[in-house]
Amino acid sequence: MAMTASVDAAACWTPPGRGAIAVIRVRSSRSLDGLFRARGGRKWSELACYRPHCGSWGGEEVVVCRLSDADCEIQCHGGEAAVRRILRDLGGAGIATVDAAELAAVWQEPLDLEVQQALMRAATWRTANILAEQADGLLKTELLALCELRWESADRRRFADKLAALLEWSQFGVHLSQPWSVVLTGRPNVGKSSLLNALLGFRRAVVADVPGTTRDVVTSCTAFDGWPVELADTAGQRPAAEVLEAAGIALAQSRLAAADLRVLLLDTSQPPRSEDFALLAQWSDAVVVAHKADLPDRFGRDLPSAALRVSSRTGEGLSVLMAEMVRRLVPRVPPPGTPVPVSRRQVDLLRAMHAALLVDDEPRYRAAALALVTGDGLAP
Ligand SMILES: Nc1nc2c(ncn2[C@@H]2O[C@H](COP(=O)(O)OP(=O)(O)OP(=O)(O)O)[C@@H](O)[C@H]2O)c(=O)[nH]1
Ligand SMILES: [Mg+2]
Repeated sequence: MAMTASVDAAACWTPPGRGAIAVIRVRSSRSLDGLFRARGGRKWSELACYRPHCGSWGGEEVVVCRLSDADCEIQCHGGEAAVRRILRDLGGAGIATVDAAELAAVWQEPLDLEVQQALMRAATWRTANILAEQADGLLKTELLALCELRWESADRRRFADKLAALLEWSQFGVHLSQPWSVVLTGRPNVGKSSLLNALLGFRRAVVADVPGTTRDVVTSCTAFDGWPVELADTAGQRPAAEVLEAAGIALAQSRLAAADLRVLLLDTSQPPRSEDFALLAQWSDAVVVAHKADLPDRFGRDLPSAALRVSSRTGEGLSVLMAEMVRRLVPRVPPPGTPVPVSRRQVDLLRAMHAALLVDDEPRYRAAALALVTGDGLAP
């Protein structure tokens, strides 16, 4: 549903599920007197803005905070039933239920909305803190400044530097709201599923002493050092015996190609096999794990010197492996106060602006800058 600022609408502002409290955001200039009874008998129009007002919603204790003549928040019990009931009552009063992102789009400028959307998706404190700093005006100020370039002036060199500085954080910025993808690979039975479980700290994937156990891609999200990571366990790589296994192997290959980082396991309790060498050649940039390090080494001198000794059984080497993954995924962290682009849309438009500057194409620069601030291509 496309909404305009005048539409009456309400949305649950807190994430789905049960919590201690839930917050419902309402945009409507109607009085809610018929639904909310403020303690002390004050009328809706008498409730001061930005003050909590306790009262009753059909017998249920709630707190209402008016934000303006047209906006308010209702804080209620966090159970789903309480939220449903309030939204239903609002619906009965002509205030339709919409998606939170849709409601946010009504009063926020596109650049504010975009960073808020990223903040809502942040999975860790660390990423949320960086996004909160961006949402505080840091990013918007920088992006708006880029639109003020005077083409004839010496600004161009400075602006090219500004754009290059922002684009340095492209990958980092996009991953603040979307986990880095790490895919485990290796030939069958080297212990990929066991390592997935050990890294997660719980049993996510089936482990068995039968080569070819894992067929599908098994994923789970976690965080290393505060950085969100989606770990993926995949089918063991070997010349496939049958159709189902071949499908799993093909799926694994495509996930490996798209990953931000690959972890290649070698079972060093066994002599090396041709599949190990093929995988080392194919994924030469992978983090190599000398796995089953609790068992005597039979792999010998073919082991790459950078391989990390890990045992999923005893936990040996797990923290070193995690630190190495973090070092590869996030080699640098922006110092506080650094503007960082927060979406692929922003990165694409900033790249277009940078390219336009370098080839002296003012119309293209202006078009991309305009699209950037007007939110062109921004999902609701
Ligand atoms: N000693 C020892 N055994 C391990 C270790 N990790 C896994 N194993 C054993 O190795 C066998 C295979 O483990 P999986 O984790 O299922 O191996 P996989 O690579 O996922 O196998 P596929 O799914 O068939 O490709 C199981 O018997 C595990 O118990 C380890 O660190 N040390
Ligand atoms: Mg497996």
